[in-house]
Amino acid sequence: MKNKGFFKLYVILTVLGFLSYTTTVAQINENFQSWTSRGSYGTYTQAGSGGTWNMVQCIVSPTGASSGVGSTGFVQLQSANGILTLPNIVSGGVGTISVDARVSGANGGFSIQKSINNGAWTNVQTYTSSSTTGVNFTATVNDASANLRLRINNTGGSGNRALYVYDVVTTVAVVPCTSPDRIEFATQPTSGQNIQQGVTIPLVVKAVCGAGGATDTGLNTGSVTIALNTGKCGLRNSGTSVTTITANFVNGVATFSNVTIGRSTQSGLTFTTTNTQSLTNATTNSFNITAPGSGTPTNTTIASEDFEGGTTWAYSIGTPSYSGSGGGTDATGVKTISSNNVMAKSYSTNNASDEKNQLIQ
Ligand SMILES: [Ca+2]
Repeated sequence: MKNKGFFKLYVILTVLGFLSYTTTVAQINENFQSWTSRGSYGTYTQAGSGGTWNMVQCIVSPTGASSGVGSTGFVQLQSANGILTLPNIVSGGVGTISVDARVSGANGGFSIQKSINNGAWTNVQTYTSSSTTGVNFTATVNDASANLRLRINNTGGSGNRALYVYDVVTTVAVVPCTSPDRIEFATQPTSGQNIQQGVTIPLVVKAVCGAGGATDTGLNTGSVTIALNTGKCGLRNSGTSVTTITANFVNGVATFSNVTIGRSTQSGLTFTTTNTQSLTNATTNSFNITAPGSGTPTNTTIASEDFEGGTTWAYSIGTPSYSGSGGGTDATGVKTISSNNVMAKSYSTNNASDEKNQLIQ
């Protein structure tokens, strides 16, 4: 009885999924709950969100209740001379500063001030308030200067009031960008992320400038091309095997919506950009491709050959050569099937009429 040789093609079924990761710039976000309690007005320093804070004529109550707005824990600034100074912001500047606070009675008042490179303090915004229920005060700073400091200066107002500051949050300055100098990934895998083979990897790049990474929304010329790092394989665009994928800038953003990797397992993959606009390129975080987690492989016999009386393999696709009939020497070669390179091997068992061949992926 003849044993038929056969090839097996494994068709991997994958489940599409979507991942979404967006870069955010962390800045100061302080609720004062982890600060050292200070029961009387004094001059203190305190490690907090963003670095070292400085206080002049302040009381700290980490468990003190807030009022109206804000969270538990506050710094109390003495009337007329209480000052709460935020940490130095080395780069990125400040877009806005949000202060949840209340004054201790009628006709209170305070100011938000800024200093650049330890220069003179200048007013950003001055407030008056008579509300003894907490209020959110948000000032627009919009200053992208390096080494920027902000402080809350309790003038006390005409009512000579203390100020209770419950929470302070700042945002990075957003300065309009009209001449981008670099590419940044707005959406990419997180570092070390495991992504299943065949699952869509959303990638979005933007043309930016400035410390805040503002996007040049007027850029509608040129394109960005992404490629895997050397030695990694399996890049697919809408399921088609490719080596690079290109997307055009639209309002300063290039979007890659149909990226998958069709080979697993692999680790240490990254995407690096090239572009037509002479921008400094970017590389994604490193990620891994894992085996498909669901789906049933389908085995399909695509050809068979019994080798009896034959002198070569009969397949029309790929030609791992095999000479002689029956009991010949094992042979291997590379075949290309549906754009996939696979290793093909024929081998003999103990008798002259028992050859087999198979595909090894
Ligand atoms: Ca608080």
